[in-house]
Amino acid sequence: MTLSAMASLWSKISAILPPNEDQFPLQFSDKVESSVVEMLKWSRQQLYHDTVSTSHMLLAQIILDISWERLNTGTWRHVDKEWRRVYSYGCLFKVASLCRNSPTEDDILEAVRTCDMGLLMGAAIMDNILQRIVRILQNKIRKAAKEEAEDDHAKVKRIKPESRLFPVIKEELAVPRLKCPSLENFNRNYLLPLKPVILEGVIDHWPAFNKHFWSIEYLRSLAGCRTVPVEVGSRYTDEDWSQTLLTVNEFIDRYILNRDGVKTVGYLAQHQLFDQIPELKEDICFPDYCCLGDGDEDNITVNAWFGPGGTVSPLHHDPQQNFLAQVVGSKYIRLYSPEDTDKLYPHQSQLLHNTSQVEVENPDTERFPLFAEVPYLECVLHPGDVLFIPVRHWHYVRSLELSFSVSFWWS
Ligand SMILES: O=C(O)CCC(=O)C(=O)O
Repeated sequence: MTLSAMASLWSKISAILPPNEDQFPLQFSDKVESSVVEMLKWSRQQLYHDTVSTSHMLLAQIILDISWERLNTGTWRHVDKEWRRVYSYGCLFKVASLCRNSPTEDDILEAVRTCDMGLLMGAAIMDNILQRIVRILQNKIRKAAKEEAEDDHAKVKRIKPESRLFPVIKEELAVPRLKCPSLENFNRNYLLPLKPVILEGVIDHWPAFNKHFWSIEYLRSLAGCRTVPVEVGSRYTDEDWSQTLLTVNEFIDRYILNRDGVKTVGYLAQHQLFDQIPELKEDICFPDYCCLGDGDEDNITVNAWFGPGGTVSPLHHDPQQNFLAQVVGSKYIRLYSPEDTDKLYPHQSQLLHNTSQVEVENPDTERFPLFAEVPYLECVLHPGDVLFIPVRHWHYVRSLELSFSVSFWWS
């Protein structure tokens, strides 16, 4: 990147900062010690007065270290939002210090990572300034990412084709399918009696199928350098299952393209992806049928599920209605009624009480003898299908190939 490009980067970032120190908000409750507030004020002062100073970075890092410790003390639920705001300010000051004086490409990548950490762990500050800055940074590096994506095009072609051995679904067990039912029909026959159904033809207009066909290359170009939480392990009930932070590029390279040496399965399954990368949200729309619920769109939780073939979500249930929309690849899904909960052997612990102990496709019949007699429905969900999973219905999901789905939890 040229020097003038770097200089324009800082001018774009400073254009969205408040014009002067007095207008830069720094209000905290007394939960935050005055010594920390002093450090924040000092950082703010440096931002507007010192152009070259190595102490910028040092101070930002101290703010980050102190708030990080608070973020990691006790349970996440009990972390005070004020400390999450302090963390976001630390990220903002670090980003400013990285981008201010002739940043290298590595500095810019580090700035993107820092924004993502703030977006994931911090709380929104200054009209979500980290989100606005990350957009500017991404536009700068998008060109490089595009070239990389073109390179990877060749790689994608080299991915070993996953065997497409789809389970055969017996007709009497198949989830019924309906093409674009009216709201009234869906409400009367499926929503009110809480019956699963696959809706066809209701998301074909999504830009994800037309304008920006979701592919590995597209994800790389849109969000390759973004840091996101990833689940590692074939199922969340396994002992070696864990969560980690990776860039989207690292996730794709490690868990999708070069899987030869990688035994574990990685799953990018998360609630925040669409908030973190709003451009991705522009490629999808809320299914119209959500209007039959009580809440408005702000109350709908949109989740992303992106992973290679073989990723399994163990049999579990959720406290809301769900539309699981399949965008890329196919998934095998089994559904059990909440009436049969006792025969599905939920875990005893509070944390996993919504999850069955049974491995659905390989059940231990001695430990779980009643499981075999429980009736179920099943299906293979293909791109364009939307599965209605009624509230508290048990569902088991295995991706049959590289897959990207979006679920909408609504009430
Ligand atoms: O697709 C998956 O692996 C799981 C989906 C799921 O459990 C959900 O949407 O609630």
